[in-house]
Amino acid sequence: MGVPEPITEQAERVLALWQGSWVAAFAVGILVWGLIIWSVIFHRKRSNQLPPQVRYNMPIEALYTVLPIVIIAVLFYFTARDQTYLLETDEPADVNVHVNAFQWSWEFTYEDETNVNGENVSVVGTPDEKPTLVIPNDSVIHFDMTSPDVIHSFWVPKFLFKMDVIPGRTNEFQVKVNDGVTGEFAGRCAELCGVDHSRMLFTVQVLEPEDYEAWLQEQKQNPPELPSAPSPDEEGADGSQQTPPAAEDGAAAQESQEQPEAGAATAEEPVPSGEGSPAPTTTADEEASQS
Ligand SMILES: [Cu+2]
Repeated sequence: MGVPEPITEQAERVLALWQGSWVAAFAVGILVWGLIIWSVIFHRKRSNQLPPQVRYNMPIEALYTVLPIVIIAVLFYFTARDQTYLLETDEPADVNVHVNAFQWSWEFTYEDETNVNGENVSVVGTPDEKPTLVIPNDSVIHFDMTSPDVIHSFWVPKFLFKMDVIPGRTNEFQVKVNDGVTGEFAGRCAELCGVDHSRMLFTVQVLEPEDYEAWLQEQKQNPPELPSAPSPDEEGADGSQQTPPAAEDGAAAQESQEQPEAGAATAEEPVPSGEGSPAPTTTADEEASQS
C-alpha cells in the first residue's frame, strides 16, 4: 500500500499497526456497505403506505453508540502501545549518534568515537554535498537530535518514522536495523525550514558490523578536513581557532552600534567568511555540544 519496505525492527511495528488499522477499517467498511446494499435491495419502496413509525429502538441505538467506542478503544490501545515501544530508549545502544540539524544540512557526530585529533568522529554536509550517515546493521542505534536555528524533522522513509528536531531541546529515539540489511537509503528533512529546505538531504548507509568498524577506523585515522574552516577566514580570526564566529559577531555588533544604518557597509567584511553560512553555524553548535 505504498509503504516503503521497513529496514528496522521499529519500522516493522509501524507497518503492522498501519496494516492492522486498514484491516479493521475494511472490516467495518464491508459491514456498512453490506447493510446499505441489503436495505437498498430488500427494503425498496413498494407502496405509498408508510412503514411502522417508531420513536426509538433501544437495542439499535445502544449498538451504534457502543460499537464505535469499542472500535476507537481498540485502535487507541494499539496506537498507544506501539508509540510507547517506538519511543523507548532504555535498551543500551551500540552506536550513539548526535544529529545536529541546521539550515540546511546535517551533522552526524559519533559520540563514543574519537579520532586522532581527539575530536569525535563526525560527518557534516552542505546543501550541495549531502552527508552520509553510516550505521551498522543488527545493532541498536541511538539518536540525540538538536537544532541551533529552526525546527527540522529527521526522516528516513525506510525507518517508517520521523521526528522533529527542535531548537532548545533534545529529542531522542533509537532503532535496531535488521540483521542482513545493507545498502544506501534516502534521508531528508520533513519540516519546511527555509529556502534550502528541499536540499536538506542525507544518505543512510547501512553496513555489516565489521565493515562499519573498518569505516570507523578509517575515519579515526584520517579525519576529513573540516569544511567549517575556509582559508579566507584565517586572516580575520587572529589565530583564535576556537571562536571565529563569536569574534565576528562581536565585531559586527560593535560596528552596528556605531552606525546602525551602515548594515550594507559592514556586511562587506564578513562576506568572505560568510559564503558558507551553514558552516559557522555548525562550528558554533559543535562547541556548544562539546562543552
Ligand atoms: Cu530542515
